[in-house]
Order: sequence, then structure tokens, then C-alpha cells
Amino acid sequence: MSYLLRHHPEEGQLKLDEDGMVSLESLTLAIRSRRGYEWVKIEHIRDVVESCEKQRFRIEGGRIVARYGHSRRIKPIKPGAPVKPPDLLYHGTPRRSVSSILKEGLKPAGRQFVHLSVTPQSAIEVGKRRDPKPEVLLVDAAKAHTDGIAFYRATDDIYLSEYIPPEYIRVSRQTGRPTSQT
Ligand code: HQG
Repeated sequence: MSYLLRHHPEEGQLKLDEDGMVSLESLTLAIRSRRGYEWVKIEHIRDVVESCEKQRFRIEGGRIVARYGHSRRIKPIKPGAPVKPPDLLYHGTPRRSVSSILKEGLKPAGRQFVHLSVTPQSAIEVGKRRDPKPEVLLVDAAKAHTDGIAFYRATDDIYLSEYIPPEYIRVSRQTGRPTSQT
């Protein structure tokens, strides 16, 4: 479902609308057309959506959307209305990326948005995908918001933004090296 809704809708002949939504029927047909998935029914998709702890998808009025994670290569998705973020947000990243982020800011890389976590714990989980001992960066979201940077709410845990300039980012004293060792 992530593959089709975030990265390759064209492989399922899916046409995402401007919010990134498609009908449940068309997603079901797209999944069924893949070898080994011919048995899939709408209720299986509903089960995946409801049981997904990360809240990767949302169903609304017979349509479904990936809440975050869209590739740059697909057409731009509207993430909803801008919101006031919490004062602090967190970003988990591999140690090797920290110096570049502190210099250039947080960029969305291959996706349409930068992903920010509500808690340091979930930022660590995100960072662990690429580094067993990831760094947690703190984003001064209150100041960024005051200065006009837009934030969007994707899930209970994830906020999105197009770009976070370096002046709003610092290394967490709790997880940061070398500050945690001093
Ligand atoms: C890094 C998963 C160097 C950034 C996760 C990250 C999340 C820079 C990588 C969601 C940089 C992009 C998103 C800069 C950013 N220099 N590196 N200037 N700016 N980066 O995968 O946040 O399981 O696009 O730190 O759990 O890791 O798929 O973003 O390491 O919630 O549902 O560039 O994807 O969710 O990587 O992960 P990603 P992310 P799912």
C-alpha cells in the first residue's frame, strides 16, 4: 500500500487527487493485479489501516490516502492546512548526516516533506533505520512557525514541513555526541 500510494501510483494505474487520495476500489484492484495478492478485498485494506500503529493511511468517504512519506517523483500532494506545531519537534538521523544538516538545514531528500517527530523516542526509532546509534536533532518549531515556516500534521506523531533552515536546528544534549559525554 505504501509502495502504490507513496511512490508508484502509476504501477497500479492509480491517479492520486491533489490530496493524494484514491478510491478504495481502485486501490483494491491495483493490489489484486499484483501476483500473489489476487485474494485481497477492501476489508483487508481496512484492517491494515486500522491496525497500523504508525497511522500510515487514512480512509475518508470511500477514499484512502497515505498520510506521509510521498516521493518527490510523484505529483505534489497537499498535506492539509498548516497548523501550529508544538514548541519542540525532533528528527532522528544517522550520525553521518548531522554535520551536513547543521550546515544546510533539513531537506526532504527523496520525499516531498521533511518528517519531524513529536517525541525523542520516536525520532530515535526513525533514525535507527539507518544507524544503530542515531542522533536526535531538536527543531525549534515555535520560532520557525513564528518566522513563517509552515508545518502540517500527518499523524499523532509526525509533523511535515518543506524545509527547516539550520538556524532552527540543534543537537539534543541527551543523545548528542560529544555534548552528552561532557
Ligand atoms: C536526511 C518512515 C544530509 C534525513 C520513518 C534522513 C519516518 C539530510 C534522510 C518517515 C539532510 C531522508 C520519514 C541534509 C535531511 N544533509 N542528510 N541537509 N536533510 N537529511 O526516509 O525522516 O516506516 O526521506 O535526516 O519512520 O528518515 O516508511 O526521511 O535521514 O516516519 O512509514 O535525509 O519514513 O516511516 O530520509 O523518514 P527519509 P526520514 P515508514
